Amino acid sequence: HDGAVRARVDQLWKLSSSYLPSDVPSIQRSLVKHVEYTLARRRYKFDRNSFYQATAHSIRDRLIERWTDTQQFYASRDGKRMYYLSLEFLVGRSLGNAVSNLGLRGAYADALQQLGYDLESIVAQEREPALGNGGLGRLASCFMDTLATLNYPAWGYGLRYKYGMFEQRIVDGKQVEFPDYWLTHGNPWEVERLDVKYLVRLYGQVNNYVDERSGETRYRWEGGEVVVAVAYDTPIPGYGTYNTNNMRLWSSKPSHEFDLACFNAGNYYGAVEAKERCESITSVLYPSDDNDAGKALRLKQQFFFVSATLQDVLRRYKKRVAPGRTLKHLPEKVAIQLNDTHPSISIPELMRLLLDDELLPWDDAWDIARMTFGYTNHTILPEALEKWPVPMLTELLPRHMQIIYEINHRFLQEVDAMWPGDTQKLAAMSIIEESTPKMVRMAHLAVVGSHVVNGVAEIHTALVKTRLFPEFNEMYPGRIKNVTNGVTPRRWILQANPAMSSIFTSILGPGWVNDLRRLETLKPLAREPSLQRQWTHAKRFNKERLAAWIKANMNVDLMPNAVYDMQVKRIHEYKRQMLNILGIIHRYATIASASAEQRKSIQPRVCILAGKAAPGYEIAKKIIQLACGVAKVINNDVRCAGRLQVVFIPNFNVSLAELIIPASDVSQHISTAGMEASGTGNMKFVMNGGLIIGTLDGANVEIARAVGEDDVFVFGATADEVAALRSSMHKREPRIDERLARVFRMIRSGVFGSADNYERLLDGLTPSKDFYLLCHDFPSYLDAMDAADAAYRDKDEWTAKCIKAACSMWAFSSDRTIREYARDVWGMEPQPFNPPHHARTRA
Ligand code: 4GP
Repeated sequence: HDGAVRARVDQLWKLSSSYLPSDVPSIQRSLVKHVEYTLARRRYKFDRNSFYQATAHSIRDRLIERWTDTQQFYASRDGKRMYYLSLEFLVGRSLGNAVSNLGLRGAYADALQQLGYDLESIVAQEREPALGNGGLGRLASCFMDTLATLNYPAWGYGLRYKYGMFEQRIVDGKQVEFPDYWLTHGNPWEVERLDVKYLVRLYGQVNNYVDERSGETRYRWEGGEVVVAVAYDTPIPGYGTYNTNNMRLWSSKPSHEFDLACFNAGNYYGAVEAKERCESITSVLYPSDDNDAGKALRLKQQFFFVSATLQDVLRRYKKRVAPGRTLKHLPEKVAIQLNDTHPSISIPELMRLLLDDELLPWDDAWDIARMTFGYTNHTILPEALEKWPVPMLTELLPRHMQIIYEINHRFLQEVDAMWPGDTQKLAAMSIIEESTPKMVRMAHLAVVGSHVVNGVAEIHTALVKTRLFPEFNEMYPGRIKNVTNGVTPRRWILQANPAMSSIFTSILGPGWVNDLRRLETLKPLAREPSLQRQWTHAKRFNKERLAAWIKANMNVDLMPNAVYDMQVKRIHEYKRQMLNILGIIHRYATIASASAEQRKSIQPRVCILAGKAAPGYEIAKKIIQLACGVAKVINNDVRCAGRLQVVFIPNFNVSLAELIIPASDVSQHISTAGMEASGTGNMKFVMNGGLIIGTLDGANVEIARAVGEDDVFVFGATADEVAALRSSMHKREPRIDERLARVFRMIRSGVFGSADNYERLLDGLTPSKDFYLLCHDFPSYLDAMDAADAAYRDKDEWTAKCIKAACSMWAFSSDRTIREYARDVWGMEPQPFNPPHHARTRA
């Protein structure tokens, strides 16, 4: 632009009072303006949903200012940036998070109140985008919050699925899946970028030619189908900082290039059909949290995502010209983190771009790629490790298949040099599995093509080193590192638990939210009566809040004075919801067979379960069915009145988690040891003043160390014992604990619904077949439950334990996690943006 135009724009901007003011009257003006102009509604008549939309737009305006400033600032600073590539972002609701991160909660609450609305009910209008399955996707969103809060120049990249995670309803005591079309009422948080788009090729063929300059053979991927990726940006505000990052999600659209060809051939219907096919690439999130083996559309999604993202990243990198800078310097300016293997086709795609488009020599391209990528492993479960059939990959991505073969060829030469003649090693480590059909092992590709591979909790990383990738660990010492997961205290304490947060703030001031270590200073006060009183009030408030929701939505009256015991997470055999249910049935049997007098001494308990089962995972669905069957019987048995209640809350999601977690006294994290990589729910529960019953698995191990072994109810076989027990399982005597045998008899007698329903569940539960070790761990599980009951009886001591535990959790803030990634994986520094004047003076 010439200088005159720039000057005029500056002048106009200043005339329009530059930044948007955020005092109460200005906010109100912006709300009314959005009702009138953005929503095109009558000025004086607005319903709650229009008001939600108007509030969201008003906040979005303020986010956009910060966001454009921040992005310009990052560009001018030219520091290293990190891109977090994730097929899932489980963001949860945005409004509450945004007002609180912007420091405008009070102003918006007042502004709305004077207009007849209360902020909390407006917040509750928001339909949460559920673009993720569980832990992995939620972790990505916690990371986004922390990256912005700590001023790291980082972007998230993902897919904008039209249908997010399915809606779970319980019909006749069974899970039924309904589509979740979350965009029905629009999405005020996103900015559609029709100008930011890239072409993505699929199928086609590879042609070669001789490069005249070098005389080398070069390759070109041509033909096939071309799809367009369009960007949708969502500003991600940090808490207590002006920095605002970006989450860019891609949506697939048909390309002109493509339909012209069809139309010219006179094939109108064919062209329309092909258009639909293009759009289907980003239509649905695969609702399975292990692996959708062999789904061609899933592979298309992954490649579509990766291709658009890498084009965007390279374009941004190249836009910045600096003397002497070439693509070789990419790893100095760009770090790309692969959230599991889902985006690992990035490795051959970056190689293709560098080799075929940029004409770099192989070795240079390989060094660049390897130094740019980091790979996070989230599971060692074999069924969850992605593999793609070679024929499928060859058809969809012919050039990538060639590149993968070449990577593998060179890699196997290294292996052979290290272990000459060891064919077993070659077969075990090869990126190609010699099965029929041959398969590409994406995890091996990710390990070979990244400079750091990380596990997500200490025990998990140890197992990644020793069991999952032992040969790789030997070959590349130091490449596998641990970075224990964490969760953002902004959403999981401040937002989810205002009652407890206000206690912290009243004693410590607001700074604890960004520095969880400060909570440690409350630990010596854990037995002080006044703190205990406030704490007990807060817990009671949270229980009542949950009970009110359950009453309104499920018409169940929860007992107020019971232990609230929760297990909320995806339903999986390894997570052992079944063990919980068996324990509940045992408790039921004990109550039912006790005299009225004996019953009085049994600790009242409310058992809450929630979680979705993958639609094709029959056993998991049966577990839900059993939970619902058990709940129905127990809740209607007068002998249990005042002693035991069981609730399965349908459609577990982020918003429900925010309601459920703060109400817990105890929560269960009881996976078979060695199987849960980390878990992040465990962290959230303890941060909210609940104690955990758990196995020595995942992050439980580190939580127990942080809060003290006495304040975690640990039970069960350890990971090492599990391995030994499994190998001797077939020799085990079929004798089982008498209490468990009684539980099995009850299920088989049809008390909880026809026994046929549950035969498959019980079938796997004999000591000689007990892969998840339910029979083995059952007695020690009951001991742990008894220990928790006994501890709960001493109320003051219990409260002290909870306070101490909650105040010992600083290491499980994602702030600690991200600082470690920045230091050990990305080599990236924070870039705090000095806010403009108006932001600095605001309270
Ligand atoms: C999960 C792991 O199962 C869980 O232990 C971990 O805390 C979480 O990732 C974040 O690291 N994995 C998934 C998945 O959600 O889809 O594989």
